[in-house]
Amino acid sequence: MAQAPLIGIIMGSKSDWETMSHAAEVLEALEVPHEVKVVSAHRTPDAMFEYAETAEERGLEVIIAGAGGAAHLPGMIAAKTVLPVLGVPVQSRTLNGLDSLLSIAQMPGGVPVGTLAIGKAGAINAGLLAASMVGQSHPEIRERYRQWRRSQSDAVLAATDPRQS
Ligand code: RP5
Repeated sequence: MAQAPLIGIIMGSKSDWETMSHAAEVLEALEVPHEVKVVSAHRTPDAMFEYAETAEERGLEVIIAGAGGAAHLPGMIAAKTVLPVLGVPVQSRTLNGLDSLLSIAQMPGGVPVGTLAIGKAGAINAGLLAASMVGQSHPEIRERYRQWRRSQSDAVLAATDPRQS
């Protein structure tokens, strides 16, 4: 996107992209300028700190961070910025994402991470919530988000008989 990004989507590994791409799809549909990057809490800790420390001055307003397993990325990013951080627990292979969920949700008081559901639903909702947040100061984004929600309701109301496709 040509405009400077308002939302940063980061993830602990390339393997998280399958999940986190759903957050990016939502932001694309709502035409919200965003950036996407792999930043690992464990494998590239210095890059992670640099990302968090420079996010605000680069114009980001919300950070969406997805990670799986010992999912420290959202919490460590939140430790280094006052921007709102939304955490998406990626569904891990061994423990189905319960490890990711607890790692992200159980932050100590004082360093908040807004934790979403495990996997695709969490990534979609992180995108929508981030759009809603930046919509506070970008009315055109708020209106597109309002329209997205309306279209979703209309689609359900237009096909209430589950036997029909
Ligand atoms: C975490 O470890 C990542 O967020 C990913 O979900 C998990 C596994 O990473 P890979 O071994 O697939 O790179 O840091």
